[in-house]
Amino acid sequence: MDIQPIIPDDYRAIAFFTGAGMSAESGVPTYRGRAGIWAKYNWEEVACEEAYRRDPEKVLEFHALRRQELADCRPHRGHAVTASLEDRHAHVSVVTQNIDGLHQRAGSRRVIELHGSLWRLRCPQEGTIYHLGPGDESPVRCRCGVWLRPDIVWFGDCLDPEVINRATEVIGGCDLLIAIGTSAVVWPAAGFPQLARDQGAHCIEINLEATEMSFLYHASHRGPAGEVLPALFPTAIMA
Ligand code: BV8
Repeated sequence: MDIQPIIPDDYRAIAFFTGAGMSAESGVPTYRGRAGIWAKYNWEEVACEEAYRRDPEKVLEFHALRRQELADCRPHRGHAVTASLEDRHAHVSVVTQNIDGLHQRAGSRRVIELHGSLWRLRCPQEGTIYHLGPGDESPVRCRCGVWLRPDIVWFGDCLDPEVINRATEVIGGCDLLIAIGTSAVVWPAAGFPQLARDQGAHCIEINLEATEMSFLYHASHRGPAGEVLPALFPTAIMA
């Protein structure tokens, strides 16, 4: 793999834009492809507002199962590189489509979750947020009595405008964008890398295969995130 190392200080602001492929080497299934989540489950039955209204218990059980599956998953070297860069460079951010919390578990603090988190439930009535950790018993009802809802942006849900603004600021203001492990098929998330390109950022893609948006990138590395990121930032996890 011929990878030109990056010197972080050559850039003013670095933005990582990640999808499910960023977590694949941690053992978290991606969404599409043979072993993908949507090949196993029908999202219309377990991961959308209609399903939640129809059978909240089934939806909550599905998400509790996904949390259990995540409990054995650990961040990999790619997550460690991204987190370590945040300690070495003033302007490093992560904009992720992932809901698995692995960036945060690796130590990244500036993480914008476009699609929410498996580790949060919210009361649709009061807006109260319930934070869960690995192994926590999942509450199903709020103190006010209504069914809790996974704090996740499902198909057909609008993204939080505040989250969109923060992601736009980070990606529109970076001069280095690194997009990792996303099939670039889900909108509006898929549109973010174009923002970086339009304002002149150097854009790099890390993916096992090309996507419909690969034309956007100045460099594409066809390899796993856990190997490419340490090669791109060899000094990031020397310590
Ligand atoms: C919206 C939540 C306004 C978590 C997700 C009809 C009705 C309603 C909406 C629509 C509609 N038609 C179109 C839309 C818009 C829709 C959309 O984009 N649909 C697509 C399918 C066409 N978008 C929405 O609904 C969004 N909201 O538009 O609101 C609105 C409202 C009403 C009506 C119209 C508009 C909300 C979208 C958010 C959905 N939530 N996840 C959960 O449920 O689990 S989507 C889910 O898939 C992820 O969050 C992620 O964002 C998305 C894409 O997945 P990826 O992360 O890219 O992962 P994927 O498996 O696809 O690919 C993995 C990649 O990694 C591959 O390329 C692979 O090669 C690579 N890879 C694998 N291993 C590695 C690797 N790379 C590197 N290293 C490795 N080791």
